[in-house]
Amino acid sequence: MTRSRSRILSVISLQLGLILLPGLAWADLVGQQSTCGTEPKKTVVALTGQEKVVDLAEGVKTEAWTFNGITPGPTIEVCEGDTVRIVLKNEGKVAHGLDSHAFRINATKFGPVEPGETLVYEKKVNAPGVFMYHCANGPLTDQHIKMGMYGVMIVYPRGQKLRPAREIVVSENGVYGEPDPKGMIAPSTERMDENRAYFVLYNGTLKHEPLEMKAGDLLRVYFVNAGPYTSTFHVIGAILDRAYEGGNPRNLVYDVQAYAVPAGSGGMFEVTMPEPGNYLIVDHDKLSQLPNGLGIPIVAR
Ligand SMILES: [Cu+2]
Repeated sequence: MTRSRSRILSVISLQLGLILLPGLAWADLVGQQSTCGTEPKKTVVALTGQEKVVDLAEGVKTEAWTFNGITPGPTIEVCEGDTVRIVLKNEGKVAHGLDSHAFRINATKFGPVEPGETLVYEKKVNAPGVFMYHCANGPLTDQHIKMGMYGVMIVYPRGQKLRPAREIVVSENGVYGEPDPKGMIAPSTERMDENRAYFVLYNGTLKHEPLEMKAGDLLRVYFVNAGPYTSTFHVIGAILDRAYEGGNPRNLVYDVQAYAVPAGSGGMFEVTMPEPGNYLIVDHDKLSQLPNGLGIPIVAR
């Protein structure tokens, strides 16, 4: 992992600070309490659309389309009842837009906008959960998501305090092309159209440093599956104490071995490290992708 955990990208807020973090599993989140504060607020989320080459680690790079130059895009944290203003500046060469599943809104507001232009809309978010956001290009939206334009938007519940836990963000997506001898991937639209990912990985990287915890500690994972397949969230060596469908605290099941998250959806999972040892977050449907970054090791001391 070469990207700095301290790379905080953009901070714009009308009141309390909203901090946008890259999609690193162990990046520090602002968290529920600081994000929610004492009352609903108005928050501005500033994003840019950029086409660029991104580093997948392990010597592999790919052409990508991104939010703020990274894929997945920055994690957005807001609170139930907040009014969220989206400001997307298209710094790319093709039209981009922004569709967040956290909104109940006239879908034409998602764009797209032409290069050089800025898309602006706002709406109150009234359902807590862990939501996918992604580019909204119109007819080529599928391709834009598969080129890397997606991210995680957490809408924390207001009035229902989450248990103290170590918190991480994990998202899953596909990469649609094979590396050439120099490690460069030129994405294949044919593969995209056929839903035939070459790599399926977590957090846009082929390599994960272990997450260090203590035995008995609680881990909360904010999870989004950007596709193209259903993800079977599982932690090897542990049982999910609680799984929340869509990441909404009202949708709770206890003590499950795995939880399915379809493409375009999310979840919130809580798991206690049972004893000192090694554990591994995996997609149990695609264990063949473990060497390709579809596994996050956990070491409990
Ligand atoms: Cu786009």
